[in-house]
Amino acid sequence: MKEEYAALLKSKMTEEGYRKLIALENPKLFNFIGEFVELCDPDTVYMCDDSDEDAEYIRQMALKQGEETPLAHNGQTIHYDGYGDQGRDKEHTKFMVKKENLARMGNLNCIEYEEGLAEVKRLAKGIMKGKPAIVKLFCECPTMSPFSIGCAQLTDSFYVGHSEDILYRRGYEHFMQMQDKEDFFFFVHSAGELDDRGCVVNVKDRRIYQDIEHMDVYSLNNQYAGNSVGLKKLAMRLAIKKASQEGWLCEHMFIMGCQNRKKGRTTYFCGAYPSACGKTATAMLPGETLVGDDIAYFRNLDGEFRAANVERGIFGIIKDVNAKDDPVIFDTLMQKKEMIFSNVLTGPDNQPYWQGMEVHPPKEGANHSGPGWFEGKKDPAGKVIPLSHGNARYTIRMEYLDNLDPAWDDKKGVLVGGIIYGGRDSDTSVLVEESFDWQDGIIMKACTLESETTAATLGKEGVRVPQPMANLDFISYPIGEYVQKNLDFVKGIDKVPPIFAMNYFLKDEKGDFCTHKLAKKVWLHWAEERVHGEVDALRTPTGLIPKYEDLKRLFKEIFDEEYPEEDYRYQFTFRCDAWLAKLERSTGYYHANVPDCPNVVYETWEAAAEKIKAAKAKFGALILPGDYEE
Ligand code: SPV
Ligand code: MN
Repeated sequence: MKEEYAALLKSKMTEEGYRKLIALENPKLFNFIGEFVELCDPDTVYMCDDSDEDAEYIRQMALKQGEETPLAHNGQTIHYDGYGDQGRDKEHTKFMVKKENLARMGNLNCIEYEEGLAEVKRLAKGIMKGKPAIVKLFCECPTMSPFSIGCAQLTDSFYVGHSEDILYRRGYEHFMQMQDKEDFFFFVHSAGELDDRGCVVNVKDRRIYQDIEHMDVYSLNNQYAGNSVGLKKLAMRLAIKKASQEGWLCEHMFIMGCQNRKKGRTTYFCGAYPSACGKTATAMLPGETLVGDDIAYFRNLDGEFRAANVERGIFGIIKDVNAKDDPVIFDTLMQKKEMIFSNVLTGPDNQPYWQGMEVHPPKEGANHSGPGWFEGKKDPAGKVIPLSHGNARYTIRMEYLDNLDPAWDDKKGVLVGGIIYGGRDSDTSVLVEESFDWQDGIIMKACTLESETTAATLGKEGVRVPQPMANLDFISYPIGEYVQKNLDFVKGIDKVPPIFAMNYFLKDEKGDFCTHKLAKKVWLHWAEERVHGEVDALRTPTGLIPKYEDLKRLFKEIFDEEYPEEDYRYQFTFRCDAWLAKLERSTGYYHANVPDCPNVVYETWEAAAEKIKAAKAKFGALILPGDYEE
């Protein structure tokens, strides 16, 4: 522990706080904190342990500093991110990479290491002046488990500290006990100067620079949790890199338990979906259970494919959340419990309102655009400001949910039964399809994953956007190598989970979605029965699809609904031309963007295209379920 930091830290910390830091006997952590306290120069530094008193102190400070304001319901607060700081900043989120490694990183957003560090140091100098700061320790995944990664956060934002306390496991005791005291992630965050609404002033100097060589992140002049909360997407990028070095995986996936009540069993699924493709809706299906909604670590534990949820809370999008479509979440948000709303409308009744809430909202109030919002108000560009931001959020503890899976906090994670990749396409993929095997699933389903732009996004509707593994924003080493690591992960796994592709967005001839929103429960339960080898399937050129009688039975059992055979035939028709076009798009994208793509990917796509062309010649461009034979 460096002497010069001892004097500095003693001068800024209470005696008790300093004692808590020293008790950890962690020179690397001590020096990190010393170095950045010296640079950022906060007035005081509060060292937290895992006590409820320290958590309450942070919560109270978030209110006192004006970063949060109490709402009508006890425990609920509202936080606003500055206008223009209400989503992830991809442009200024960069990996700091040594010169000699830059070329290998392909299209990933990088900055040369020394240049990045110099910029961070310039912007961070004195950034916390006049403000109090906190140090809080957390743990990704359950503490003292094979999945755990200790995380240390230095921040001057009490909203960030509060969010982290809701979303992650406290880690002071974990740091006390952990074996390798050097093996942790370190995050420095500063919101910088705040305005009278508690929002960031210097958004133009927003930077999120990630040092994937030393496993630390510098996040400056921002508050939106996707940019600021170290343990979420910043740690995820570090974890993806760390996993690649240690032989495990970090995926942008939910973990949920599919409940087969007839058989009295729970089968766990992990699913990756690009945004607006049904990820949360699947994870939160009524009658099923939740382990985690956003990030999963996969490990081979004694030959078993196990997954753990990194988080203990949910930072969920709050648009179109209403009593009818999302009863589990909606009921939770009505409770008088500790939770943070961000970038929603608060009316004269001091209650939160959001788009798609399906209630009569007030016509004026405070929202993401400022205190004086009224219906019809326009932004400086002349665009009408909606009552809440499209990326408005809620931050809750998972323990509030009554669909929480009993194994959600197990140190060994859960045994994974199946993997799902869910895309959005209106005219290509069938609603559910199983891959032939793991390699085929990764290459044909995960690597080719796409989303389609909707009316809700800017620009043209129906444009397909490549979304490999729904993880593109977080992959922190060359993508081709990442694909290879995915392929290799199952070596040594005794029972390799099948991979399923789901698409809830296929449209019928009239241009409407083919099924109601909850039909995904049927596809999931079919997949569950496949995992246990209880139902047969029909072959297509790209995988295995359900037989009509199984879906008919499941619709009846689950919803007491008839499922017309005519619907099935349309929904499970293999569309040769659309698939050929999809493979061509993927090939083009990988050639242009993934220079180190393993050959097996192209070989698999070429073989699939040949197979589809042969099938087309034999059975026609649209192949009805059951008609295809090899
Ligand atoms: C996502 O965008 O994938 C999220 C929200 O889960 S954020 O924290 O912004 O990443
Ligand atoms: Mn996410």
